[in-house]
Amino acid sequence: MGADPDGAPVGRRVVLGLLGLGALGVVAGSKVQQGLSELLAPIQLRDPTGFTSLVPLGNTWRYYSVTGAVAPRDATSYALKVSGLVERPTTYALADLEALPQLSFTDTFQCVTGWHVPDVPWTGVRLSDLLDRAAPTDAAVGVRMRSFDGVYSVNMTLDQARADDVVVALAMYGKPVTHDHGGPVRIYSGSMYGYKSTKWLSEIEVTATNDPGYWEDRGYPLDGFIGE
Ligand SMILES: Nc1nc2c(c(=O)[nH]1)N[C@H]1C(S)=C(S)[C@@H](COP(=O)(O)O)O[C@H]1N2
Ligand SMILES: [Mo]
Repeated sequence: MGADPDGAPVGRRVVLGLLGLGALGVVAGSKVQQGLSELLAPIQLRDPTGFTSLVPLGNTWRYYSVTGAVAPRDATSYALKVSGLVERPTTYALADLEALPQLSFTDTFQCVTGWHVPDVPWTGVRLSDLLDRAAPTDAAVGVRMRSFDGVYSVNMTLDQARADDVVVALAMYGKPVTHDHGGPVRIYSGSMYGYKSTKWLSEIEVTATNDPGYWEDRGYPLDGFIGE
């Protein structure tokens, strides 16, 4: 632990400096905090100690990755597989997803650990559209959403995955989803806590059972509905 893939771990001096900046953010208000939060993104992704979570950020984004740094994918290297118990397994390129009907809505992003970000605009393809196109078989019960970080996954029941507010998100704030937010493609589920929204989405597998994923194996509820 401690060493990042590029070499140096986040040092004590950096962390102490950031704590000072965080205090400044509290005084200066949310504009500065948003800027700080973006500045911290690459450090948070490489900070396995969690020290940067001590910085008081207010209602701004944290940037989570259970695997540390993730190798980026772009329009040429990205692919999304829809697999498992379906009549029509399909692999989508980014352009294929962009060509499908898009749903846009604004919603509060809520992490189960307590932080939230109000009024986040999302645009994406409804997961139910992709499932309809794939045609789940009668044996289908669950949907597993995997990440190209190679580790993260999350399950929903087929019914939960078909809800109106579950999207395969291509844009946030009117721009392509950034790498730090799990781009080029991530899940967003409006009714559920953030851990149900797989970043760096690479596969949607329709399954016969609704199995626990990464955080559910570590104690988070299998039904991730906000407020339950
Ligand atoms: N691949 C992957 N997806 C993930 C996570 C992660 O660590 N890895 N963290 C989850 C959790 S707990 C939250 S709150 C959100 C955070 O999204 P953000 O990093 O865009 O703020 O991503 C979710 N999806
Ligand atoms: Mo979270």
